[in-house]
Amino acid sequence: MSEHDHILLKGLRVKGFHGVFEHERRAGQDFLIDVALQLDTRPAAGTDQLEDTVDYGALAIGLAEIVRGEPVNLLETLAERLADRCLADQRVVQAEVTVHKPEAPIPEMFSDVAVRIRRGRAVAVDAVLALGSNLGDRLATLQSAVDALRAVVGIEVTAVSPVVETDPVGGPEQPDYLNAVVLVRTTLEPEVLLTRCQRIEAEHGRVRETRWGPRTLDIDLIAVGDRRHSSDRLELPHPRAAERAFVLVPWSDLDPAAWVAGVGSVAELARSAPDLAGVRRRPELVVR
Ligand code: A4P
Ligand code: MG
Repeated sequence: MSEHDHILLKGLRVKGFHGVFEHERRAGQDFLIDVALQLDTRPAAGTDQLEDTVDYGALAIGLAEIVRGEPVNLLETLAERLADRCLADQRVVQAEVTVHKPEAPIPEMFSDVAVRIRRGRAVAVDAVLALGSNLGDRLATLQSAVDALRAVVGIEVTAVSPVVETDPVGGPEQPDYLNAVVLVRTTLEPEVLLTRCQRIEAEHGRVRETRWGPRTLDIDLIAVGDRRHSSDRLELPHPRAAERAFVLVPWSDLDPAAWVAGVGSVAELARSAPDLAGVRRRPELVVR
């Protein structure tokens, strides 16, 4: 694993003009910068070529230009700019930046003051969500849910399946469902994604009374990249998805080549799902 590989640059000393006081902006003072870049060093070790790693000489010059450059009020702002510069190299997975200001205008004896931040590259993965509704204006609810997903920071809706109408599976006597599958790209951690989806359910009047009971809106996480996850809140991949035609049919209509990781082809699983006979395509019902 590369999570233990770092390139460290310590004590880069550069005069800058940052600070909230007029005299700091005029006279300037030394700032000391430490950075720790997390990246995989094996490609460079394999070729022994500088171009296969982050050139710390060039990095130091780039960071120094920022410290010498446009003055800002806060160490926080300066640290953020330096971290952005570190992450501009796509190979850097995470950057820890410490900005020291040992001559800061503090009216007491002190040896150093510093701000340290750690910034990572957000990794986006594809996720599959299954939506269901069997109370109220079902189609309007599905559309509104997709719009709400689009509005979440960290979620990009990439495709929405055709809508199917389905006999209820399990639970008490209840109305038929409309189901659809939504593909998203997300930088959210799976548990955070679940929390966002549950908030959208709640905003659409979801109340949890009986398991598998009727609901205005259900949003299930079917898969998040190839993540395996098991906690009291979240099981990934969804443990029942591979046997439910109300998920598999719209999913394979949208993406005929889709796979349930470690299980099989979505289209094939759909054909053998026990509830297949209860799934009716409704092409006139469209969620955008
Ligand atoms: N949870 C664990 N893993 C997940 C996951 N991957 N995605 C937890 C979403 N939630 C997950 O879910 C119960 C708990 O599961 C949550 O608190 C969550 O933390 P819920 O939505 O509160 O209740 P539920 O939906 O009734 O239970 P469950 O077990 O998720 O049921 P399913 O499997 O979603 O089935 N028939 C048709 N035709 N169409 C449907 O859409 N849906 C269901 C619900 C039953 N029958 C249906 C349909
Ligand atoms: Mg659910």
